[in-house]
Amino acid sequence: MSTLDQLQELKALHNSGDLSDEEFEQAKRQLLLEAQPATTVGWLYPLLIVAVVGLVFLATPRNPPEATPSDDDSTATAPREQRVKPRHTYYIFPDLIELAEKNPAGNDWDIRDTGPDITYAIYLNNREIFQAPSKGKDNTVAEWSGVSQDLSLFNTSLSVEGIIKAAFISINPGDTLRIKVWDNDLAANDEAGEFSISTPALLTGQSEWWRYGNSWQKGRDANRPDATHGLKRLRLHVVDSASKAEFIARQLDLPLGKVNEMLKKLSP
Ligand SMILES: [Ca+2]
Ligand SMILES: [Ca+2]
Repeated sequence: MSTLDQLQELKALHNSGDLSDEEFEQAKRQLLLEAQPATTVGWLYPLLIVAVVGLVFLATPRNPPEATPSDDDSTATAPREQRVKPRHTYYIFPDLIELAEKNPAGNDWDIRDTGPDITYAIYLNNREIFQAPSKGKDNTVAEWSGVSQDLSLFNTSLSVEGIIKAAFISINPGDTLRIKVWDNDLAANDEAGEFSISTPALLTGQSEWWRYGNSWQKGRDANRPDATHGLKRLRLHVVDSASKAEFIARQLDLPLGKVNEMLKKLSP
């Protein structure tokens, strides 16, 4: 390999982030030293090489750092919303549910004005497939992250399902997904209502649904009053199963490279 080739290789490693500025400068100096032939005209070579280095730099402009993200330090950004693909698999869960001040019968949710304790279950064609991993407490709004906050799970979990807290579904025509919501009570629970959607109509990412009477609308309608009884708002979060590492990294604010490393230790 010629000195020029070696220099270009070093330059490529530097551009891809595999060599730091310092390592690159050091390797370059080393290469120039080794390239010096011990002849009487040896002094000419360093000059030539300096000229060649200059040419390499002119010919291959350095990429800006953001153009070459590496797995280890990139922050996963939320994917754009798009329609789900048939027969593909997805994780799905409500990441936010909001109830109106009153239950569907028009009464307070709980005695002593403590507010509802929101929980939910997900059904696929009337078959229950997932239950909320935690319940809200005395509040008309509750949130879920879709992942376990217990990082030690990465060491003890046998599967990804231990880490992702969402229903796992395949997209098939005619399937309906329903999310039943209620206020968890010691005695009889207070039903809040339900949200349903045909699974091929699901969108990836987050989509916020608002209830107006018996129908749900994507996005809030400023011209209509918000629901005053029962379910008011539900934000659906749909994750392509092929992007589970990116999802976990985003939700737990971990570097993607670290999550991939952890997932490799688990069975699929
Ligand atoms: Ca109640
Ligand atoms: Ca309560």
